[in-house]
Amino acid sequence: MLPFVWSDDCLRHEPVAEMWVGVRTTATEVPARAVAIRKALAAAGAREVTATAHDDSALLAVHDPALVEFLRTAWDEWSAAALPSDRVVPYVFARSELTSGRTPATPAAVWARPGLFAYDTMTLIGPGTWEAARAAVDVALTAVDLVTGRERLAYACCRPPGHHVTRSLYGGSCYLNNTAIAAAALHTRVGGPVAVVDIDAHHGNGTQELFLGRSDVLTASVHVDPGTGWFPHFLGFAAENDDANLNLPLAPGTGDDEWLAAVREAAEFAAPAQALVVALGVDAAAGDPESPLEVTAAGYREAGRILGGLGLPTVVVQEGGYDLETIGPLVVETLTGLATV
Ligand code: SP5
Ligand code: ZN
Repeated sequence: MLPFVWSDDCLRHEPVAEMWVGVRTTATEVPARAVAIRKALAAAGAREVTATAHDDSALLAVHDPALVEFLRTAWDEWSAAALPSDRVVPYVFARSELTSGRTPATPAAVWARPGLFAYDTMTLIGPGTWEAARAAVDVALTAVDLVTGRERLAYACCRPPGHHVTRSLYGGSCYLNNTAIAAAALHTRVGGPVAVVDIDAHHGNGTQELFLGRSDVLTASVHVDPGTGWFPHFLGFAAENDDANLNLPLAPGTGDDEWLAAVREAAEFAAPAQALVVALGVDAAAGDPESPLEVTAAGYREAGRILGGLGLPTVVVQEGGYDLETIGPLVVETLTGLATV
């Protein structure tokens, strides 16, 4: 029976809204996503494992302590300042060119501080955001514990997602990079090369940047071509490929055949590794409100089979997927494929 790792605390983040092109739009990365996945997994007979607390060592192996401290304190500081917004929103950005690469000052104004760590205006912080993001790290690390123990496969029901976060910058509805933290922890435990295969509809830019130049952590990402106008816009191109990083950008409208060919290529790239992290976004599915890819449920099941066929110890970390009707079944399809082999 497939183990899936869960924490109630992952429900505590309620972004409510995203600031997009200057307007407040309704958030799609909502707690109901995780609830829907849990319901579908329970119905499919998976075994729920409650996440256990892990200290900050694996987290700090990946992220800048200053980002972690900011996220830990941002809501308390913001609410104490009695600002007119009910969520932490950046207003001015400490771009490195602004200070010619020198370290920017830590602003005295609470409302200027998010600009040290945020790279977009969509990823808001409120009460419970830190608790949920930190719980998602425990969920991912508990899945790593399972896979370095008796299990060949474990699923981490992480929320909020993480693959857009770099060492010190958060964005893309993500706060801490659960996938990268799992990969780094897995690498330490297995003592050999590990691979991340990211099949979320969006490029795993944070994970790519975190492992840049590291030949012992292979990163592959199958996603909608950012050059056609999709997030993360600035990254995710084939030109970024090297011996340890593979981007496979796909045209909007891409369906199962071409998407699965890319997943196969990513799997071949990951094959030399001794353990695998699958960054599972099901937002590439047709009907998802956040992406123009047209993958079917059968496509996700086949992607699971392809990745499971590598025969590696595998941690599956939840990333995106925003259609509340289909998110649960799509996760179950993928895990069923992964468990088939
Ligand atoms: C983890 C993940 O899938 N992150 C994807 C974030 C991409 N969000 C881009 C949103 C672009 C603007 N959306 C407008 C609709 C706002 N509700
Ligand atoms: Zn996504």
